[in-house]
Formats: sequence, C-alpha cells, structure tokens
Amino acid sequence: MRHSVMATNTDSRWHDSRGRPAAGFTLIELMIVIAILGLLAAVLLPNILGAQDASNETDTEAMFIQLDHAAGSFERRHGIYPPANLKMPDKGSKLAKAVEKWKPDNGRNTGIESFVAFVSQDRRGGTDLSVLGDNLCNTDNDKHGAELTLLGRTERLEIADAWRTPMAYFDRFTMKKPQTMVSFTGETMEASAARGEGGKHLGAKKYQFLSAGKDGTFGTGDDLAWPKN
Ligand SMILES: [Ca+2]
Ligand SMILES: [Ca+2]
Ligand SMILES: [Ca+2]
Repeated sequence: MRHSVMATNTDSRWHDSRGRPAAGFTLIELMIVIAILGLLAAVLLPNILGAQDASNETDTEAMFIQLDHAAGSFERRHGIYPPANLKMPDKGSKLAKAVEKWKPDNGRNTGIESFVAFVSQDRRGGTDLSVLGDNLCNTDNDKHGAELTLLGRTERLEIADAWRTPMAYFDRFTMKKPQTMVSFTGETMEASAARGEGGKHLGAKKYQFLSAGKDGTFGTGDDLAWPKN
C-alpha cells in the first residue's frame, strides 16, 4: 500500500481513545517550521558574521595602537624602533649583550617575534604584552633561547590578530623583504609590507604592522595595516 502523510494521519496511532486527532506536529507542519528556521538563519547569519568581522577589525586596530605605544617607548629609550631581525645594531649596550643569547630564528614569523622579544626584554623602554592574552601565540613552535623577561616565557612568541592569524612586523630596513608567516593550522604564507597611494610603504620611515584581515590571507583587499600612512 502507498503510504502517504494523509494515510499516516488516519492511522490509529495518531488518534486518542475517542478517535480525535492527537496533539502534535504533522510532517508538513514540521517541514514548514524547519523551512522558516532555515530562512531566518539565512537572513540573520550574514548580519551576525558581519558584526563579528567589524568587531574583529576594531579589536585588531586597538592592538595596533597598543603595539604602536610599545614601539614608541622602546624608541625613546634606545633611539631605534624595535628591530625586525632579532639583532641589535648597537653592539655595546646592555640590551645588545642580552640579544647575543637569543637563538637564530627558523625564518618564520621572524619580524613580529623580534618585536615581541625586544619590547619584552627590559622594563626600561619595554612593555608588558601579557595584556594581549591569547593573542600571544607560537604557531611555528620555536624557542627563544632565553626568557622573555617581562612575560616570563621561553617560547619565541608572536602576536595573532583578532581572526587568529599571526600579524607581520616590518622595520624600516626590512620593509622590502617579504616574510614567511605560519597560520594556526600550520600553513606557511608570504607577507609583504602594504603600500599606500603613490606606492610608498605605509610607515616607511618607522615600521609597519600588518594583519591578514578576515580572509586570513596576506596581500588581499581586507588586510589591515598600521600606521595608515
Ligand atoms: Ca620563528
Ligand atoms: Ca614563534
Ligand atoms: Ca587578507
């Protein structure tokens, strides 16, 4: 016998002892409810995701401002902005002696790791980056070779943006050179410093922080860079 929804509804299982239909959903009612829920999700989800991306953008720019302050404090103390190559050009200083103990890098996330290491080395001119919480990460799993003094950590840490992709840091001397970055899923990708109108690098005379933006890929239109000129 062909079994339709109508046939099912005349079945005794769907009626109470007096023959009245039992309370509950028929298949068609259920399908309508599911369709409405699906429609609501389709309408609301992009809005929710859009709001999330806008909030990630704000959070990433707030981090840029914190890092910008850290770079400024370092420069006022040491006369240079934090180097992006884990090396101190001035050999005589106390900081330069500390830097000699650092391990050579694996060539991944190097710029931002160097930034973290320099500003975490010493209270004078340094900044405690522990306020960044989970955004301090180590996607390339390397060791620093010494303790990051202000953080009390021995991993060679980098900083992730609000979408959880490590951001890149270029100093003025390394701005032309692309850097190799490692995502949380272990993928490697190249990051090149962003350029403004006229083709000049943003922050050309100082430094540049670069976030891959919401698509997690460097070099696309949604990237965020600091400074903005
Ligand atoms: Ca590294
Ligand atoms: Ca690392
Ligand atoms: Ca991007």
